[in-house]
Amino acid sequence: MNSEVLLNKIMVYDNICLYAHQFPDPDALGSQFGLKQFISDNFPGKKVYALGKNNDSLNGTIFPLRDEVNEDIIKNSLVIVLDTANISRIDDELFQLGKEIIKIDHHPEVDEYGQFNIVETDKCATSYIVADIIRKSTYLLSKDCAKFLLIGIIGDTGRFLHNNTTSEVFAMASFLMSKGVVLADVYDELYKRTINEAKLVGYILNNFKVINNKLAYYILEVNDYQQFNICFEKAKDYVNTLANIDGIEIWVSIVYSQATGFYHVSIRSKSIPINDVAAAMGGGGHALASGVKATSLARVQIILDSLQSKLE
Ligand SMILES: [Mn+2]
Repeated sequence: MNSEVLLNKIMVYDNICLYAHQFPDPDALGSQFGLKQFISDNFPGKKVYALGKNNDSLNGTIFPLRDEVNEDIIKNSLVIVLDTANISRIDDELFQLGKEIIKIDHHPEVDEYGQFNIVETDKCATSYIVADIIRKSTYLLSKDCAKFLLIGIIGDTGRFLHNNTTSEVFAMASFLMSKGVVLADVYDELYKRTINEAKLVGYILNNFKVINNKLAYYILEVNDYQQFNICFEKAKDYVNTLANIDGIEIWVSIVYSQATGFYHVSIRSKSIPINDVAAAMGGGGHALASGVKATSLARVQIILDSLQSKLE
C-alpha cells in the first residue's frame, strides 16, 4: 500500500525534491541518495534533487554533494522528507513550498507534516523502509542505490550491533549486497578516522565522568574539539565511545556548538527508555537513542539529574 502511493506519486511529478534532517547522518543521507538514485535509474526523464546542507565528512566522500534548486522548482515539485520526525528538524524550511509532501520515517511520530505519511517505527532505519518499498516493486535496484541504502542501515544499527538488528535486517542487508555492494569497501570509507579523530576519542576516554557507576557522560566545549581541528558536526558523533562499559546503563555526550548557541545532548541507553527525558526538554528520538538541545550547562544538569533519577 505504502509503496503503491509513493511510486504513483513519483510517477505523476516531473520534479522531485528530497529533504532530510539537519546535521544529516548516514541514514538521512542513505535514504535520500538511495531514493534519488532509484528515481534517476527508473525514471530518467524526471529531475530529482537531494537538498540540504552538506555534511563535511559524509558528502563528497561516501555520498555525493547535495544539490541546489531555486524556489520555483520546489513549488512545482513533489517533496519527500526522509528520516525526520518533526518539522523544526527538517533541513531546510523551503520544503513547505512543495505541491505535495510525503514523509518517510522510522522515528516515533511527532509532526504529521505530510499529505501522506509512511511512518514505521519498528524499522531499524528509514533506508530500510525505502529499500523495502523498492524490493517489493518490479523496478530496478542498481548497485549504487543498494550501496546508499545499505550505508543507511549500517549507520542506524551501529554496524549491526544495536538491538534493532533483527533477522529481517540481515535479510535486507543480504539482498542489498546481492546487487554487488562490497561491505569491506563501505566500512573502509564509513569508519575511516583521521589521526586527530583518534586523538579526540582519547580525550573523551580520558575525561568522561561517571555518576553512581551507572551513568557516564562527557562535555566537549568548542576548544576541546577544535584543538584537534575537528568541526562540531563531527565532534557530536562520538557518543558511542562510551557504549559497552560494564555497569553503565545510560551514556551521554554533550557538545557545544558556536553556530547554534546550544549544547547538543545525545543520550543512549542499554534498556531503560530515555526519550521521555529528551521530549520533556524539547528534544526527541527513539526509546534508547534520543537527542535534545540545551541553552546552558544548568539545563544540561537538569537533563543529567532526570536521567540519574531513572537509575535509582
Ligand atoms: Mn534514521
